[in-house]
Amino acid sequence: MHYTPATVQLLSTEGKIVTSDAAAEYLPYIEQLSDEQLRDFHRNMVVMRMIDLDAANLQRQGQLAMWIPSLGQEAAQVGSAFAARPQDHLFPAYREHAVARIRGVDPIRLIALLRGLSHGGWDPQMNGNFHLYTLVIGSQTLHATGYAMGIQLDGATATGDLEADEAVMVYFGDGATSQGDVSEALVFAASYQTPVVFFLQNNHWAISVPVTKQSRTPLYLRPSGFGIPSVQIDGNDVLASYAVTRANLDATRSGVGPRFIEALTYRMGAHTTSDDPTKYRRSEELEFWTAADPISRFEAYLRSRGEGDGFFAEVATEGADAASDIRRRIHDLVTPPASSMFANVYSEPHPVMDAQLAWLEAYEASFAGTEGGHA
Ligand SMILES: Cc1ncc(C[n+]2csc(CCOP(=O)(O)OP(=O)(O)O)c2C)c(N)n1
Ligand SMILES: [Mg+2]
Repeated sequence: MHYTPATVQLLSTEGKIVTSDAAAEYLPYIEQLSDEQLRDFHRNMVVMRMIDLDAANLQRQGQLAMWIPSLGQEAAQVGSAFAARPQDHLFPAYREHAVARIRGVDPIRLIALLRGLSHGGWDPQMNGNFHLYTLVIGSQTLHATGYAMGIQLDGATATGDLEADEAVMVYFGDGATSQGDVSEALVFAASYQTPVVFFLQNNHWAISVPVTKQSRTPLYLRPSGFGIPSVQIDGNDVLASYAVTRANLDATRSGVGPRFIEALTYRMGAHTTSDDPTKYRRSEELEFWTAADPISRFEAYLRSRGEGDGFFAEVATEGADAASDIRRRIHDLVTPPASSMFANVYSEPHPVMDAQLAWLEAYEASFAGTEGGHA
């Protein structure tokens, strides 16, 4: 399922601005961006890609239990993340590493999570309202819709102030659209006209199941059955991702109800480091999407605006430094005591938690003095 005439694209795969009717509505958002903001888009895509590639290597070296590559999805993530305003709440799935970083999550937190050292990851309040990674496919669409209903009840949205009114954005995948949770979230969002943008990254695969099998209709057409306006974008075009998301987040925060964006992109790597995509997909597909790479086309665009070698070399160094910083800091991560898993289950002490903790402590103590024991 490649681009269609309905796909909003602002930057061609060659890195040239598109002047179609569909693009005209969104180009004004791009014209307002400064050179520094455009450089920031590029910097974030490149640096995250370098961290991502290195994290996959760390898994191969036994430093991580698993890594979930975001390779190829940088434009969808970076553009939409910069489109969100500081007061917005973002609910991710588990592949949104670039969004996490832009909202202020230190990538070492992602590394700690996938090394198995964290029971959650980070506190959203302290990390740009970026909520927790969610491995239960599609469930975060319900969390996001419920959160958006709360914002309405609090009167924190639709007051007419774009700088203060809150909105919610939820990220999910093409495979998630087959989960009942996503349909339920769309029903509630439409019924209550919640301020939420559903941001679907259609990366064409749900592990080894192609999107064409999951949906017999393009996914951006599905929300119309729920009464939710939707748009399909070229998700490998960081400018389209930014402009269309900014327009839709600002619409939803103004009180017009939910919106849905389908970003067409491609998972260029494996589903996770436990997967081998050569077993189920053809190399021609990867070739098509390599030609549509989000970073090379944006580099071509920036060069056409006069950006020189110096900037690109500087960004490459920044990416290499960020990756080696992770390599260095991974050794400082501390294994938490097993008892910490009970700490934040309930806000008050709870007898079942106390009993389970006591059982665990007795179990661990039973190894005292034995070979390989903890004592
Ligand atoms: C409820 C549930 N069912 C099944 C799984 C196993 N599972 C993990 S990832 C995945 C595929 C998800 O595909 P998609 O939504 O397209 O996201 P992507 O991994 O492509 O980013 C599945 C089925 C799960 N984690 N949760
Ligand atoms: Mg997918």
